[in-house]
Amino acid sequence: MSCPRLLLPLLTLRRVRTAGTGTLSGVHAVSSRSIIDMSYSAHFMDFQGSSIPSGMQKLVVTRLSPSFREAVSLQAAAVPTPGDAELLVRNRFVSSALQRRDENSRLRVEARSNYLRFLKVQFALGAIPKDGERFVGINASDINYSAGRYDPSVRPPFDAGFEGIGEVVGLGLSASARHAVGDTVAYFGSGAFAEYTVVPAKESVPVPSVRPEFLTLLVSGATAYIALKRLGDLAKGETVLVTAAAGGTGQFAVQFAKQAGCHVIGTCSSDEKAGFLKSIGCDRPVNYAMEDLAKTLRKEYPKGVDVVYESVGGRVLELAVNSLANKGRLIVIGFISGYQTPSGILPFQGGTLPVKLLQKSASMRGFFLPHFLADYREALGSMMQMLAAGKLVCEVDCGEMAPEGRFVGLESVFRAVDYMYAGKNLGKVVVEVNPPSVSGSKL
Ligand code: X1H
Repeated sequence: MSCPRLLLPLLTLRRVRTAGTGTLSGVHAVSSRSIIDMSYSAHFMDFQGSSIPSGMQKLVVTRLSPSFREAVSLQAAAVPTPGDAELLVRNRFVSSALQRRDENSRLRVEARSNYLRFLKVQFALGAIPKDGERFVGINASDINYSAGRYDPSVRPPFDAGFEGIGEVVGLGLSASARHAVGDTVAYFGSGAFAEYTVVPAKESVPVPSVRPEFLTLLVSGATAYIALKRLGDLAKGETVLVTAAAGGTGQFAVQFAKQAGCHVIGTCSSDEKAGFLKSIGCDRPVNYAMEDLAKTLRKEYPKGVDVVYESVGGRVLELAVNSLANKGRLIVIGFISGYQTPSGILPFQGGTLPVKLLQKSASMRGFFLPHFLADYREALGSMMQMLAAGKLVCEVDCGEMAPEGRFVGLESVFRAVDYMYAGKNLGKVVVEVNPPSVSGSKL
């Protein structure tokens, strides 16, 4: 992206202790890093004005459990030092500039859609949102990770969190060929629930600025884009059913299916979410708390639906299979209804599945993002363009409407996970990270 920027006066450089990631019990106060590594040619660290502290906080999986609160704890740790081809990223996300405190749901819908327009305009104008707030993204699969389902061979303790966006504050020598201190990058990989994360330079994605909207694209947007493109075989005029449509990834599936010229049905759990779905182009929002989805599908879509983007599992999955049209495609991108159970999955009455698929020449296809990395750059680039052109809404839920308010600080990741599992979120859940501020810091 840019050449190494040796703009840091060497006299102000304080070298970093090669600290590793081991925990330092009792590190709470922010102390400046001590000068022990004088080989400044090995790393570029932005100490000028930023005072990278020696200690930080991060979330660590300490025991395997599908209960996030049981599995994960907040710990003090040393700020890691990037290796030769790595970046030290300060997880830093700008927040929604609009505070939404009204209780009335109609007003909330209005506020949200005004907010969406505001974001579109703001992005189109290239405005930089207010600085100083930091966020990490929450995924339903954070608890699959903390239950040890991702990689059963990995033993705790290990770092939690999948995705982040932030500013490069330090980097290794070979990483400096393409990056510099001050660059903004997004990434997905483990260890994002931390104030600072080391990220391999080649796995980072440069972003124009640090905004929570970019964060929504990394996993949630990319999943919808690539799954529908690669597995959906969408044709104009087809009917697409999106479950959990107002959630982190559902919102994107709705918009991409609509852009492909399809008729989109979206399930959600409140009238406010139904209003949001309408605002992003969903033709038939179904608030399943108020109407029977099975009846609605039978009555209004007697020929069935051509494509299902399914993330709920259990009874919803069964209903979706039964609602497929001839040659229908059902894409399994998750099954959140089971994640909190010991096995991670609800029983599925699949005995007649082969018959159902055969009778309709239908298919069920699973999607797991890491298997589609070859499509990732194109997907991200394309979504960025749509966002810049005001053609993509990336709704972010920072917990303004949560009982205890906005998700601020890594400790509120626990609340944010509960909030998402209670089905309360509208859009992607993000948590504001609040690194201890250092006086005189510009970061
Ligand atoms: C190597 O392939 C995988 C795929 C999925 C390894 C682990 C998983 C996993 O833990 C996931 C997962 C990952 C991403 C996502 O978007 C959804 C899901 S669901 C899931 C899982 C849940 C319960 C289980 O018992 C097993 C896997």
